[in-house]
Amino acid sequence: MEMTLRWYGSKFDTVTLEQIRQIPGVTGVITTLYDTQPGEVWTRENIRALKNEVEAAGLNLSGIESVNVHDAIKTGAADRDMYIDNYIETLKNLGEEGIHLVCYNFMPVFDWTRTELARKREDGSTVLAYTQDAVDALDPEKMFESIAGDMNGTIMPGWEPERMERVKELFEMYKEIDDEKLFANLVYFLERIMPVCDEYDINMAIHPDDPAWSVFGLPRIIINKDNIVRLMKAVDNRHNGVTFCSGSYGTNLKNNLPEMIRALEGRIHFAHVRNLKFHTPTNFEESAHYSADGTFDMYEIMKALYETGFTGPIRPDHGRMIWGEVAMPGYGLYDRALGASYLVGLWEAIVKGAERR
Ligand SMILES: [Mn+2]
Repeated sequence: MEMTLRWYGSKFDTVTLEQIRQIPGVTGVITTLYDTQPGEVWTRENIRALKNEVEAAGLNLSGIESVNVHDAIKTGAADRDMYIDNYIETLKNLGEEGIHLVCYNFMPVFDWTRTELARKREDGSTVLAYTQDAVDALDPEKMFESIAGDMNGTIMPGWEPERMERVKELFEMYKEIDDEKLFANLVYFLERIMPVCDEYDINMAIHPDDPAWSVFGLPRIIINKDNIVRLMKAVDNRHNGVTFCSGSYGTNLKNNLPEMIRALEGRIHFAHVRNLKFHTPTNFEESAHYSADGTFDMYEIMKALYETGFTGPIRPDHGRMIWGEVAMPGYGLYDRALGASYLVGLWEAIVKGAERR
């Protein structure tokens, strides 16, 4: 296991590489070329510059989150092969620069969905939160406007203003797409990129849909054990793998997180570990990482990762906004640093406990 933090690049992030390096146990970052558009080829020069910057700060570039998948690929549009070729070119360039982990998602129209970006908790901290009632009351085209005011002037991944201007058009593109068609398009994409992943030993790690159910009538497929295991079998190649995000799979309380980790043994290449606090099954908020602050048993999640021989990067996921920090919601320094330290502590205890038995 390598502890990492997500970093959006010096142009976009309020957190510096120097600060990240000072978090005990964190040795790498998960980053991206944040100003590229889905479908664009990432150049070797840009990848190398990013890697050099991270390494000059004494950190590893441990993986990419994300290389976004163009909607033409997700919808199986006539021009999808061109976009797949571009994706393959990007993977090749990443491989040439020694990068072996790529997180991506296959969510239609909206990336992750939250209805509040700054719900105030009793202790004065603020967190991202979700209520199904708020989503049901909302016109999907107004979704972006409804949360944009709480982004602290940042651009949030998957919610780029230029993308949200096209939201009507995007809904139109997905009109005929149901779960089975989306699944088939995902398999088509994976089958075509596996040769380049084999050649460069690139682990593709699909991020689950968040929340793990359909929103606004759009299809959602990466939501539970059956579906993700089905995908692993459909393209049975180790390079077709998983980002295990406890906070996303965990949105559905029917998902047994440690059991899912065990079912995916050998195919989890990257983990986002965070906690949620549920008020009702469809009203939850992103709590501190600490087990007792939320609903999940973080020890059992980390233990399942350890016992299945997980060796990839872990990152704490969204943190609370605390101590007056102003940053991209979920991506401040302080609470993610606390989360990283907590997870590193759990891991140390699990490793030593196992070694001494
Ligand atoms: Mn995640």
